[in-house]
This record gives sequence, C-alpha cells and structure tokens, in this order.
Amino acid sequence: MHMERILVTGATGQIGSELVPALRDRYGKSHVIAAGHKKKPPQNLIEEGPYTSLDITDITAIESVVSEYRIDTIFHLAALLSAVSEKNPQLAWKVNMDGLYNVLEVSRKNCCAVFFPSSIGAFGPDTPRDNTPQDTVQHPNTLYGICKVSGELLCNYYFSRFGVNTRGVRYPGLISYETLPGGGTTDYAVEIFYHAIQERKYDCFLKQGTYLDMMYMPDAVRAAIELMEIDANRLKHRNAFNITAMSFSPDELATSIQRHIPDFSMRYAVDPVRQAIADSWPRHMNDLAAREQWGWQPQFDLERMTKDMLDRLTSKLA
Ligand code: NAD
Ligand code: AKB
Repeated sequence: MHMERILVTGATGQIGSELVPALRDRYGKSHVIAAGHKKKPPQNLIEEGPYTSLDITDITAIESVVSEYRIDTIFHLAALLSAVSEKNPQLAWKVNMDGLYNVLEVSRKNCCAVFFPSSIGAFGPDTPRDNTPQDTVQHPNTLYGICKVSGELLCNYYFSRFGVNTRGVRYPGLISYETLPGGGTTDYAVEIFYHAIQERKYDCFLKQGTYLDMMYMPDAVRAAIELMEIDANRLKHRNAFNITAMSFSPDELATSIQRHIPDFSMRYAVDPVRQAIADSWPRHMNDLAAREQWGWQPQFDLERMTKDMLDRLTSKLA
C-alpha cells in the first residue's frame, strides 16, 4: 500500500516518539504529521516536521487536521494504557473507544487507511495462555482490554462495511529507551533498565515467574510499517495480528541484565492490580498468521535486546 501523507496520533508516546522519525526517514519529513496532546513534545518531533496538538475525543479537530494536510493514512496511537485505564475507566473509554470511533469515521469520509495497535490485553483469563491462537476466546476483564477487543471488531467492521483500509497488530509489552512507557502492566521491563544502570537495584511490581510476551521497539516500529505497506491481497486477517518477539519473566530479565551488571539485584514489591492484569494475559502468543501473511519476523531476542538497551540507555543517561 502506498502512503503519501501520514498522521500519527499519540505521537509523543512511547511508540509515537520512535515511529514518527522512522516514518519521516522513509516517506519524507514534511509528509508525516505528528499529533501530540498535553505532553510536552520532544524537540525533534517539532523541528523535523509538521507538529500539531490534537484531542482525539474531538472529531471536528481530527477532521480539520486530516483535511488541512490531505492525510491518506493514520497511525492511531493515542490511548490510555492498562494500569492508567483501571485508575480512570470512564476517561479510558472516552479516549480509547470514542477516540478510535472518531478516527474511523473521519477515515471513512476522507478515504484514509488506519493502523490500530491492539494488545495482549485484548485477551482475558479464559484465553489459552500458552501458544495463544490468532483466533480464540477474548473475554478481557479490564477496561483497557474491553476497549482493545471492541476496537479490533470495530476496525474489522469499518473494513467490511465501509471499505476502510484498517490494519493492526496485537503488540506485546514494548521495551525502549527513547520515551518512558505511559502507565501499563509491562512497564517494569523498561523501568528495570533505568534502575539497573543508575542504582544497581530494582523493586519489581510483578512477581517472579510472571511470563509475558515482549518486544524491542525497533521490531515494533518495523512491524507497523511493514504491515501497512504489504499488498492487501496477502492479508486474510486485517486487524489484530498476534506478534511477539520473546517471552520472559521478571527474574529471567534480571538474570539477563546481571550478565552485564553483576552487582544488580532485584526484589519484589508486588502491585496486586497490575499483577492481576498480568495474570489474565497470554504468556506466549502464537504469531504464525503474521509470519505467513506478511512475513513478520522479529530481530531481537532477550539477550540481544538486553545488550542494546543497556548500551544505548547508558550513553543516554551519561
Ligand atoms: P503512551 O501512553 O506512551 O502514548 C499514548 C499517547 O496518547 C500519549 O502521548 C498521550 O499524550 C496521548 N493521549 C492521551 N489522551 C489523549 C487524547 N485525549 N487525545 C490525544 N492524545 C491523547 O502509549 P504507547 O505505548 O505509545 O501506545 C500507543 C498505542 O499502542 C496504544 O493504543 C497502546 O494501547 C498500544 N500498545 C502499546 C503497547 C506498549 O507496550 N507500549 C503494547 C500494546 C499496545
Ligand atoms: C500495557 O501494559 O498496558 C501495555 C500493553 C501490553 O498493552 N504495555
């Protein structure tokens, strides 16, 4: 699929702050419009291309950005993550559901393609947790998960009913060094690196043995772009492809870090809310459908990600 003029919502977030520069490198700086919200944007987002502020619950504002910049593709990243959504479910519904509905409606009227990131959070306690199939039971018991599974269905509906070119993945927990995560259940896997480098110790909010799917940000950014670029004829599914790169528990991540920082130590200070969320999510998804239909292939496993994170974050914090 050809993308000419791209809008990225939620551009100041963990994914957006890295997806925008990657898209600008590929499609040209003036062709990628970064839309932030209340959070102060990093300088490069403003200096290297068009930047605007956008409340995703305001459909008129989305409409006017899309028509001003003649947008043909929207990477819709604006959302509240799982732990934040549990703290304020009413706001989470507005941002995550009304926001997506607004983006899809504007896309229907303006012929835009839409990338929508779902999550391992779209699964629930009665989903098979190992080798989680692409198509399976989805009864999440968090507001975040309810929004994600509804969002997947809504995106499918807009494709089959109105022909909107919607595509999406179910991301696992994402690990990165540019921007801190926005308040999710997998955030420990980023926080741990900052604490390991700066303090040599970390109190983990998930307990030992809590396995979850994870992915390093370069793979996540590449996945979004590759899926949007692939010929539509290759796709049997449109939305919500399971994709994963690794599955580990907090203790395994700590051991991997200790190979580089031997005096790093980890204790557990379990947060029952985030632990309950993690216990309802897959331990390891089956991502064969993505591999077969659009050639998904991760490049970073636990060891390679750990080394790269430590190298890059150490330079950043120096
Ligand atoms: P993030 O929390 O870092 O960023 C989300 C952005 O949304 C924030 O920068 C915030 O400014 C913006 N936002 C909040 N309310 C808004 C509003 N009313 N109007 C406009 N913008 C608003 O999130 P992220 O990690 O970058 O995630 C992006 C998307 O990917 C979300 O849909 C998330 O559910 C999904 N996802 C993320 C992960 C992950 O581990 N990061 C995993 C699975 C799925
Ligand atoms: C969260 O923990 O909320 C996100 C996600 C996996 O969707 N990182």
